[in-house]
Amino acid sequence: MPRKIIPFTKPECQGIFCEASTCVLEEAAKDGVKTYIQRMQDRAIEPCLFGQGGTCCRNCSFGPCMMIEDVPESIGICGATPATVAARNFARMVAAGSAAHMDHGREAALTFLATARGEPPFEIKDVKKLHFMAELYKVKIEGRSKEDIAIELGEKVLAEFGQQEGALVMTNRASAKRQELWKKLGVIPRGVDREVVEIMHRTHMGTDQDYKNLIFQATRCALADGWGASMVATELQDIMFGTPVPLRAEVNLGALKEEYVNIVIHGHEPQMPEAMAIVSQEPAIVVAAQEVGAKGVNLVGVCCSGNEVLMRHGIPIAGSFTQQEIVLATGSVEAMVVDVQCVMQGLAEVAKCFHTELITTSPRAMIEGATHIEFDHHRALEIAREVTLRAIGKFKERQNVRIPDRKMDVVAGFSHETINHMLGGAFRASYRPLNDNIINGRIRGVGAVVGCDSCRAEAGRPNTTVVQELIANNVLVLVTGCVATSCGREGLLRPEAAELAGPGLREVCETVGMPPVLHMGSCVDNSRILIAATEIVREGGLGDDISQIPAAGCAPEWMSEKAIAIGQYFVASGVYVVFGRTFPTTGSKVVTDFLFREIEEIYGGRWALASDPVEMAQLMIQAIDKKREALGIQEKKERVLFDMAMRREL
Ligand code: NFS
Ligand code: SF4
Repeated sequence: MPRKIIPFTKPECQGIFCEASTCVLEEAAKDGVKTYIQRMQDRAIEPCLFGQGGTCCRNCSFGPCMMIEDVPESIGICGATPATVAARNFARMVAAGSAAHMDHGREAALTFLATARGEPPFEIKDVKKLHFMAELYKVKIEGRSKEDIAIELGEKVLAEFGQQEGALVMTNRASAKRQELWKKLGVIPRGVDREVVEIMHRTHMGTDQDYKNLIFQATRCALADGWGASMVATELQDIMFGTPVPLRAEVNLGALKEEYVNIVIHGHEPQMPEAMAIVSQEPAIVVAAQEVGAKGVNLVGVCCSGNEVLMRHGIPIAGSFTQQEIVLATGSVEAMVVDVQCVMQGLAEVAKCFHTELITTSPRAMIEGATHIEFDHHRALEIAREVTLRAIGKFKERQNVRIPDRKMDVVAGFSHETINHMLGGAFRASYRPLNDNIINGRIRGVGAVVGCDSCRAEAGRPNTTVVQELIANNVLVLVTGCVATSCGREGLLRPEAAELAGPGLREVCETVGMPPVLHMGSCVDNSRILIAATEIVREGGLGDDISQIPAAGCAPEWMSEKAIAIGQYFVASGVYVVFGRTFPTTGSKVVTDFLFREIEEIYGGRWALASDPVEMAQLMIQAIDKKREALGIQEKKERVLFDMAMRREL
């Protein structure tokens, strides 16, 4: 499968990697559609250097104070140094990013509790996981109904959001060595919300001035995200909506259907999308769609809402973050239903060019020009029906429709449980074969490539270039979020993509029948990667902590504050993390040195920055090789063809 380089025919389409997107934009420009491409051209300015490097402070009215490190008088009116300011700004990014995941986790817990109390429409689907979680939270299982167990579990999980002292239960899932280290450092999060509040307090004018102490609190907060709220969100959602198993689906704009009422779900929380998935199949809804001349309702996803229902139901993804406006520019969308996070305000303007209704559903995220129909998990189906019927009512107003004939098959649904079964077999679920293949060198290591796709890159290309470089070098890749969608578009989530892998990885993929790039879900599902890494440790033979296993992380096209929170919890979990293009502390060499070097002595993981995607992948590979060397497994064993005994073992 050769890599496609897409020629850009029109200047306004430069910056778009995806051919389908380019086609739509070229046409839509005639209708006066403006997307981020035009907005970037109109503004035609580079990001502010002080802001970009993290040395602009506007935490009080004496400022904004912009400063340059190494220039002696370049400090704030209050005396704040560039290092303090960069660390404060970094910590605030972690707080905002974590808060997004935490509020998501809180909603998951509230819905879970309502479900446990018997409120429709969701149910306790994964009882095995319910019991696993109950044990973690010390909820008695014997002789109790699943509802009873779920109520107590839900209450205990919710209480952790307001907890003041102690430790978040999920941190107990880390390896013993990691927990010990966190305890020694005092960095184990005490409560979910408390850690965010404390960052906002510490970064208030005249409070914490010590950059290392600020980064310490940012770390504690990030851990409350990754090993707290995000992990809770993933697990509770799995219990209610089902733990993903591998399934086939489609990705890209071609997932929109001309003869159907197209409804796009966009944002992050899976409750509304789940309800929409149920409703869109109801006979009465199908009849209503037929009455307006459509064949039915076609539900598609964008961003992580899309990833949630792709993972669990195989609902196709029409676009990643950078494609959200382009999805509307196809003119084929009756309604786009959004909740929270990564929703561009520009959508309202694009929707206006068409018959599309933009519908906001969360009281925490409203957009001028959109219709607000508030989601309430107590009336989930009722609201989903209302929204769906509104969309159906719009179908007849459609005019210019341009759905590109481009979509790609993907295999998604790789929860860490799936990886366990897939590699170990149905009867002997285990990470052993994965560990053995890492030890014998067929698989060089594991690379987690996660995060957004970027307006300031050829959206999607850096993501897929990093991934292709990794698999070509025998690194098994785990993806989530919009990176997963980028990879899906390029065909990298199909078993056939094994052709692009190095010989060792290819052999393993072909034996198991899996793609070399495993889609593990939405961005809160990065917690699945933490658990997968911990399972590799537990399986044995690759050290006794995440920091020892041959693994590395990367967010080539990161843009959101959530990405910074995720990066920091990976670093604090012992992972080497490469970010692309820019990093928010570069204005302070002191803070950047700390995060890029010194922090490794504390946590075993650290940050790195590169702008070239091949370099990003090479940095990850170097880090992986260093770990292999330390483990004494760097000698790549001679490649043997699989005999029957080995196939059976796999
Ligand atoms: Ni993650 Fe998902 Fe996409 Fe980035 Fe936004 S949708 S939570 S932040 S842009 S991956
Ligand atoms: Fe300037 Fe200090 Fe106020 Fe920040 S807190 S704006 S550095 S005076």
